[in-house]
Order: sequence, then C-alpha cells, then structure tokens
Amino acid sequence: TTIDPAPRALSLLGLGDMGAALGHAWLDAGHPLTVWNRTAGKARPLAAKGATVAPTAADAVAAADLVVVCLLDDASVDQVLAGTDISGKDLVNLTTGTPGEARARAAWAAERGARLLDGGIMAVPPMIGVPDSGAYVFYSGPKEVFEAHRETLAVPAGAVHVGEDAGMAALHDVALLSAMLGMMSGMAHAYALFRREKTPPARLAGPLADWVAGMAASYARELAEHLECGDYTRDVTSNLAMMVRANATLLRTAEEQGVGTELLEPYMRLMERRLAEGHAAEGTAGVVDLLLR
Ligand code: FVH
Repeated sequence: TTIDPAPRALSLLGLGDMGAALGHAWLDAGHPLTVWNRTAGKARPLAAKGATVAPTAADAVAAADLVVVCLLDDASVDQVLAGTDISGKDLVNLTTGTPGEARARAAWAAERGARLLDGGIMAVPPMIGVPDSGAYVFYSGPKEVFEAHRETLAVPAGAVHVGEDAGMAALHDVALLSAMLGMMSGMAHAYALFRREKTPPARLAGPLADWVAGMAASYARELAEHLECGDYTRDVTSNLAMMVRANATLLRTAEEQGVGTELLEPYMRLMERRLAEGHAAEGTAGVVDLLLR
C-alpha cells in the first residue's frame, strides 16, 4: 500500500476573487496555507477556515517554499514582491500577463535565486476547486518545478504544462482569451439581429451554442493544418470567394434589421484584402498572415 504524502504547505499572496477561490480550494484539500492581501479584511474567510494570515508580503513569502501570487497585473506583482526575499523559493505567478512579462519575471526570479512557474488560469472563480468544472491552468517554466508541485497545483484546477519557456503559458492564455473575444463579438451581433424581432433571445441560445461549438472544433483544426502546411487551399471546406460574397448577405441583413456592423467589418475587410490579392480558392488562413506586422 502507498501512503499519500501529506498535503504540502504553501503561501498565497493576493486574495481577490480568484486568489480567494484558490485559497479555499487548498484549505479544503487540507493544505497548510499562509495568506497575505493588501486589504487585510479579505483574508478573514480564509483565516476562519484555518489559514495563517501573514502581516506582510515578506512574512508570507518567508512562510513556505512554494509561493503563489495571484494579483491584478504585473505591476502589482512588482510592488508586492519588492522587498521580499524569494531566494530558494519556487514562485508560481497566476497573475494574467503577457509572454514578455512572464519571461522577464522568470529572469527577475532567477537573479534572486528563485525558480518561476508562470500560469494562465482558464476558469472563472466559481469553477475553482470544483471537480469536473473544466477549470485548468496552463503552466510554463522548468518542468522539474512543475513536477515537484504538480499535485498541489492540481488541487484548484487541472494543471497543464505547456513548455519550459516561461512565456508559453501567457501565450496560450492570451490566445484563448483573444479567441473568446471574437466569439463574444459574434454573439453580440447575433443577439442584436434577434433583438429587432419579437422572437425571444432565449430561442437563439441553444442553436448558437451548438453552432459555435461545432464550428470551432473543425475550424481551429483546419486553420492549424493550413498554417502548418502552407497550402491554404488544401481540403478547403469553404472558399474565400464564396465567403466574401456571403458577407454581403450578412451586411444586408444587418441593414434590414437596423443593426450596426462595426463588430463584423474589420474581419470582413481582411477577407476582402486577401481575396483581392488573388486567393479566391483559399480558406481564411491568409487572414492570419495579414495580421502579422
Ligand atoms: N476573476 C476572473 O474571472 C479571472 C479569471 C482568469 C484569471 N484572472 C486573473 O487572475 C488575476 C487575479 O484576478 P482576481 O479576479 O482575483 O482580481 P481582483 O478580484 O480584482 O483582485 C486583484 C488582487 O490584486 C491585488 N492588488 C491589485 N493591485 C495591487 C497592488 N498595487 N498592491 C498589492 N495588491 C494589489 C488586490 O488587492 P486588494 O485590492 O484586495 O487590496 C487583489 O488581491 C488577474 O490577473 C486576472 O486577470 C481572473
């Protein structure tokens, strides 16, 4: 028989909505937890569950070898960790940032004798610590550091290591969030079309969710395949010439319904540019190239 190792101690700095959710998940799983937050009152619910509240960020960092920060942005990480001694620590930064910020933070940590894992959380707070919620975190940085803490990191949400390069987690995170914005803007336009009718919006929800989910899976793969092979016409499911023509129908419908087209037009303009450059038989992978500056 194997005996599960005791849940490991860690420190958590930042108890906003996400930080607090993480803290509750670790406490519920029996991890000894030290917490710190700029606004001290936010630590109370965690203290009531058994967390030790550190009086300063430096004390929180000193309290454990594994230190997790979940703050507003990179500038707040700078402010909070300034004056703390991170030497010998494994620092996990779950603050959303850019790939460049993550790489700079890894170098900054290394100069101070710490090892950094950067993380991008793909979840909202109510999904944290909930089995089967689908929540997960992209991690990047040294694989050995990830492996050393894998069990602890997997308590609040699934843990997925996406590369030794510290910037990879942020790159994955921001790419997915950017795609989500496209989905949100497309849905805003779709509901606006329905808003002009007596049809209840709820009637659109099911078909919209099914359509976007179904299209997303095949479209994401087709784009990746085209970008990898360089032949944007291979096994094309819908060609650019047809799609640009169909865009005119979307615009006429918006006009009929009295709906603005500002969410659709930037993407349509790029499709038209690629078509004008002579790529009628392609799919839409060429739009990706038009974005590269
Ligand atoms: N909440 C969400 O839905 C998303 C889901 C995906 C990941 N994000 C990222 O997680 C980071 C933290 O987000 P959050 O939801 O906890 O954010 P807030 O509730 O606004 O809490 C912010 C915490 O940061 C502290 N803070 C801000 N500036 C400073 C500073 N200059 N010095 C010290 N602490 C600072 C703030 O402290 P306080 O206002 O309570 O005193 C909170 O602890 C974030 O990167 C999301 O993008 C969440």
